[in-house]
Amino acid sequence: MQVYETTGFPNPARVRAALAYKGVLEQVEFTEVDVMAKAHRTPEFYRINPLGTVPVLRTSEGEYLSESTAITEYLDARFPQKNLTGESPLERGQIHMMQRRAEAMVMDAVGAYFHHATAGLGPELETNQCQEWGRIQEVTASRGFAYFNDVLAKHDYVAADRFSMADITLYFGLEFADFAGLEIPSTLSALAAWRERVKAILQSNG
Ligand SMILES: N[C@@H](CCC(=O)N[C@@H](CS)C(=O)NCC(=O)O)C(=O)O
Repeated sequence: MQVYETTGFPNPARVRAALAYKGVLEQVEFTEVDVMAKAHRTPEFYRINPLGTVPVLRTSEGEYLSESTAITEYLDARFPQKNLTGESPLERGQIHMMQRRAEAMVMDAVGAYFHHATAGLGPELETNQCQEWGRIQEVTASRGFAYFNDVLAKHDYVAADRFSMADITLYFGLEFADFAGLEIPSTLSALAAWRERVKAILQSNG
């Protein structure tokens, strides 16, 4: 099994965290994709992921999977220990619902802010910027921080009252927000406490 990733980028970090949590990191060969050198915008890379994004997983049978959620689903089915995507029908629904909220309201919103309203990855890569869209998504992200603070004031984890893929998505979305310079208000204390809990889980499985 091979994973194409770019060190330090938030979506590849989601897949690494899932692999580490399941204790199968050593079964994977990691291939670094130099995004800053546009290695993800070559005909070869577009053949394995037409969207030109990392992460991408290549199965031992030679099939390519992209999208962190799809990759996590595959890993959960392949390595059932320490389930991340839900076991009962209800859990599966809840985890997918909340992970999509974490993507739309935090990870993707922060990404749009970073790529459109800041210098992002620099002029060589950010060739289609729309400042207004970035600013709109900055507001979405701020609302997302507050929404998840409310959720985590009532629950220990983002979905189904246990650690899951939804926690991983939100955690790296918030790391991305820090990197992008988006302020997460210190008044959001439930969010901050949950972040420490998830950090400890990820560190103990790293
Ligand atoms: N929805 C995708 C998002 C993947 C994504 O946007 N990856 C970023 C790195 S974190 C990327 O490849 N960016 C390349 C670029 O911005 O040109 C997923 O869940 O994996």
